[in-house]
Amino acid sequence: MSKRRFLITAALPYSNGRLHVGHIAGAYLPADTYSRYLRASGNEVRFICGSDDNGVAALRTARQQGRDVEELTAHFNQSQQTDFLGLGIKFDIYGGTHQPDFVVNHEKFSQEFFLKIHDKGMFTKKSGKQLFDVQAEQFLPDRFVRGTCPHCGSDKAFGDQCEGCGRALDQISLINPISVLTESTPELRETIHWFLRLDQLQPKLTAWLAEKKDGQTDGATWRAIVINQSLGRIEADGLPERAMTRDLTWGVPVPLDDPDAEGKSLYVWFDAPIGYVSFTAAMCEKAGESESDYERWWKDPDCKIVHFIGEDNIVFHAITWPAMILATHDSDSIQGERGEYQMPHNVVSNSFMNIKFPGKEEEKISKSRGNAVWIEDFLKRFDPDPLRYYLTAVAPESSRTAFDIDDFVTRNNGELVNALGNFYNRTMTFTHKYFEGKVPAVGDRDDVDNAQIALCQSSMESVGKLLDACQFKAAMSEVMALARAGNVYFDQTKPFLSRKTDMVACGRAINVCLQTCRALTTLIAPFLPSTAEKCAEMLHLDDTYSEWSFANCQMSDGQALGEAVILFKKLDAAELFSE
Ligand code: B3M
Ligand code: ZN
Repeated sequence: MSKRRFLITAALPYSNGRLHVGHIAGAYLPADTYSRYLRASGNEVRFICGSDDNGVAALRTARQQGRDVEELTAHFNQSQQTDFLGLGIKFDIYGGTHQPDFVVNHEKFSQEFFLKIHDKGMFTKKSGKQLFDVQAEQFLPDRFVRGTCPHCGSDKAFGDQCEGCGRALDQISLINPISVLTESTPELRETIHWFLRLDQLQPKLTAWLAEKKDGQTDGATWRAIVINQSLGRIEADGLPERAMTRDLTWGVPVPLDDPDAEGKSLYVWFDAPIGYVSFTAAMCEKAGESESDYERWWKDPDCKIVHFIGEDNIVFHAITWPAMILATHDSDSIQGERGEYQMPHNVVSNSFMNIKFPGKEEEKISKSRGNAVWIEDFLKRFDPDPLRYYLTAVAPESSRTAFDIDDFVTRNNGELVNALGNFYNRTMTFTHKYFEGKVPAVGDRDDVDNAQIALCQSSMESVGKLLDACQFKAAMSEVMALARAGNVYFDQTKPFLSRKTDMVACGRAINVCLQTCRALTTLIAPFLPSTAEKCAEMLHLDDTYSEWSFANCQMSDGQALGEAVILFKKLDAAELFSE
């Protein structure tokens, strides 16, 4: 595939709590693996993320914890950065929609975006009824209202979305609404908001989504879960206009010189996706470029924009955000002409990840129940790559899966330690013990040798194709298959026997094993970056080792190797949870 430019985003985590394995599996790890692979394949890539500070989520937590919302969001912005770094998830910038270094820029971009849409007449200013908490003397933002879903009857419905059926809701449609501020029953009052004319954008949006349905569009394979949920939602409920302002002061002020806009902010799901753009501009500025250089990432058809999200964000990334982009277009082009915001090249969504503790039933991960494996706690005791491996191997790419502690331990021990780690270790140990730590002569390879070398080449191609298609689970499995084939080759060619009788044959076999380790080091790099670094050091590879096209560079006869290191430790479930 020719070299291209990609802007990769991962959903901005709300800055109101710690990160757990479900968050990482949902969006951040696949996005990092994909970004690393694209860079390794010679593409120009920027990987953007940051905290989602505005709106109700942080306000609500700050209220519950008696904390100042600025302090709370700054704390969790920092804690998220520490966790991501510890996992080797490396962004080109980590911003924050209300963080001191980003808030001014973010408000500017968000207000410009709003005014562009407003000046094109794509908002309706209208009075509507909203729930008002008389005791708290304030209008209730969506997440401050809970009730029964009018569609599915679930009592896990909030003002903006039902967590039962996933539908986007209008808070006044809730049955028996309750204010989470005071637990009282709110009353309906008039208030004025600006509604995005989603109804007018529906034909273009539906056409844009429909063309994604049949497989590849411009090289992107859209997952069924995204198309079915977004198109399905439009077909079921239509696309009614939706309020994009709120009676909240914690957010981006509505940029209109209109008394009705007094004390109102942009809806958090209006400004949050614009965070992807404002953080890109901040990144350009930090890199010494001009701020307007963000346009070569956001307003240039040659740059492919890929959003990584969890399932509950599909509606906002495949419907609302693209509709906002469409609403800014002056041209008739759905994708956007050069100089206009581009529509997403792909929206890659994972489903949810449950959790299963030893001896217990599988259950949903919930912050309130505290039944998660928190990243901060995990990294205090363990290396990141066994977690990266397992979360990729059981990723909820097309349906819900579970982080099963017992399975995590079994697969770490059986696959990382016994297959991948063992193959490197036996090859390296043998080379140091019988060949002075140098690559033995390649010799005259036979069919078995050539088949193993050919498998390295075909694995690089098949893993690359799967990664291009965002099939991370299948790609990881192919890499492990090559490691297992390496062990089979070692057992089949028996260098531990030939070393007594025929050192040329022994050297030939170890040479093939070392070439297999060389290929594996490139192939594991997007998935297990810190392990790949250790392998590169063992094999004395220079820093081009991660470049995909170099995966099958043969190590030359006599090349001196570094010390053998143990790549993975055996784990036991009890250790994972001992205090
Ligand atoms: N803050 C993540 C969530 O729903 C939400 C993503 C915003 S991405 C623009 O938890
Ligand atoms: Zn529902």
